[in-house]
Amino acid sequence: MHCKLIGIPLQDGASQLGCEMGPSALRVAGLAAALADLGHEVSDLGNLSPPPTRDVAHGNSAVRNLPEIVAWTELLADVAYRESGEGMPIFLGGDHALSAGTVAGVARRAADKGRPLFVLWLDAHTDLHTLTSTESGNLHGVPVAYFTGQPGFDGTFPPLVAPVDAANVCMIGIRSVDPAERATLSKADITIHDMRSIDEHGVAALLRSFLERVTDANGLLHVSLDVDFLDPAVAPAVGTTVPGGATFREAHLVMEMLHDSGLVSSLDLVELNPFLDERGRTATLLVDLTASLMGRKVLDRPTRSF
Ligand code: HAR
Ligand code: MN
Ligand code: MN
Repeated sequence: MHCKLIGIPLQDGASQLGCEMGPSALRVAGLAAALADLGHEVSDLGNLSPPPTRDVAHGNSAVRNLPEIVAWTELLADVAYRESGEGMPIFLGGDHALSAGTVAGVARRAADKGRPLFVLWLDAHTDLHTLTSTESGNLHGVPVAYFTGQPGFDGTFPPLVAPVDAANVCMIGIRSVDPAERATLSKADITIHDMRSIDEHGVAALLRSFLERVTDANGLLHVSLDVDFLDPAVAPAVGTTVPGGATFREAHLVMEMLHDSGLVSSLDLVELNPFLDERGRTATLLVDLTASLMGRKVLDRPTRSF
């Protein structure tokens, strides 16, 4: 596989500063070498430069840094479309607002190929606010609403070439949902597995049924991994910690099953805030999880083991 590392030093969507340093921390933690050790060709495309902004406004005065996020979304949709033509883009965040652009771009690519795009959203949060419903105004809380084509983004965010069908989105790890997001969830057809669901059924059963759907539909799969999917005890370097997250082994199992599925075509690594890390342990964990996704394993298994 040709892995393309694309650094996105974005922090304007988050409340706390520091995600801008995420791409550097992932490089320092050895992401390129870990992938090369697995036999992959690795190209580090460097960091994207913050794009120029223009005046964009919205009636909700709580919304923060809208011109910046709109400009990044336009840029990232183009970059993600271009780089998903060949190889596997790995987007190094940066806060989760970047997924508005990366998912929009890979969805356009999937549409070109005549294949449906599926999205696996690994997160404590649903990130399903609209510009109207967000109370914090932090735009890392809106990307799923945008790329699934929920109303309220017209005139600010770029028009979607190919909205992602909400029925093709699966969220795992959820444990913080705002009332307005709950209302959208009750209407949209998103598959959502909260932490209780993981406790009751185990993450493998939940993921397996989603991967079977992707396989049956001949879909492409974009994985968006928010650091706060993980329990803060194992992954402290995130601004929005929520207790009771995925364990080290649950997260690795997800990655190992994703590898065995052979379905993943693009990946976001988001919300890493190196300023909040402890001797690089969260950055190192993200590198190890990415290595599991790309084929690192303890022992070989019979092929179809997801
Ligand atoms: N729902 C909350 C808000 O909109 C928290 C969103 C936090 N999002 C992330 N990414 N950290 O998942 O403010
Ligand atoms: Mn998120
Ligand atoms: Mn989150």
